Amino acid sequence: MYPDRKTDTGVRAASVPLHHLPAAPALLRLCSPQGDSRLALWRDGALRDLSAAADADLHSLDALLRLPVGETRRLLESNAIAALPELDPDAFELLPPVESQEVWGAGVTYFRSREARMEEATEKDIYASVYRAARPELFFKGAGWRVIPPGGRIGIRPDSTWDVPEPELAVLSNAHGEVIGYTCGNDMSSRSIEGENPLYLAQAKVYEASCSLGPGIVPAWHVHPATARIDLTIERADQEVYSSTARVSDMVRVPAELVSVLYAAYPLPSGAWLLTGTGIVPPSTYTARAGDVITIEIEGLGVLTNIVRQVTHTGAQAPPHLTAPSPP
Ligand code: DO4
Ligand code: MG
Repeated sequence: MYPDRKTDTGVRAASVPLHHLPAAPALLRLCSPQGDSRLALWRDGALRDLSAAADADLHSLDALLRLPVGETRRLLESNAIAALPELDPDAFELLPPVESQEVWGAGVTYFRSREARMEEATEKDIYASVYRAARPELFFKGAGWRVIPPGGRIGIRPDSTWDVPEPELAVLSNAHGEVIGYTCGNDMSSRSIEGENPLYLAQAKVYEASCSLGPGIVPAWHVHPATARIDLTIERADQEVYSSTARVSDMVRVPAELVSVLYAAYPLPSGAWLLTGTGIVPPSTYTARAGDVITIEIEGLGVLTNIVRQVTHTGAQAPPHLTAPSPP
């Protein structure tokens, strides 16, 4: 159903990195050595194979997200789960916690993001006004199948000169627009492309390998990340080159309200992930380079690590042609 991710992820962990998983229960997507994917529940130190459940709604994220949240919770809390086969973490790799869900982003939801955009942008006022406007900034980040797994290689564009990871609380909602759970997200972005012209936002945000999610989905009934701490660490050649901390409570908007605006005029029958914006932007002296190790930890949600790589670019350009009508 999904393209083979092995070709573009190279360095992902050969086993499930248990030390990166949250203490709370979490839904994980796993890949077997034979290449088949399955859903598992991480609970009480064990991985339970949901693909062996009698109820087929537990076999995929797509099926679970079609149900109302109360039904999803009832299935995941059922006693039958403890009797499901236990999976060996060394025999599986972690996949990103997404199937056919779209990934969306919210922007300028923290003061630090507003400040950083105003620093880089030619059109500064739009960031100041969207920060305080009733309508939030929401943008399409990518299709679910493009998301890079934990341990996978996150991209920077060769036609960008200034790139940063954006560590963000990611919220998963179901077909009914109800919040189902949370994970850590990386909204990798080009500051130089967005800074040149805000209409280039899609190219600054949406390109190969620009998004990673994981390690797993912590159900909304197990965690309340309203004040959770978000930590970003960047290492280069085994040295820490940057680290910083923010709190979800620094956000000027409420994650569930951002989700409700996303669904307001846009049904999402498979649900969606929403990156809720960054409260951490490294200083202007930092730009991501191939080989940098990006680690994002959100309190209660586990740890997401990725290694930066440069993606390819065909060199294509589309300059304006002088024969087209020009303004008077
Ligand atoms: O306005 C551009 C995007 C901002 C963003 O991605 C963020 O604030 O996290
Ligand atoms: Mg962002």
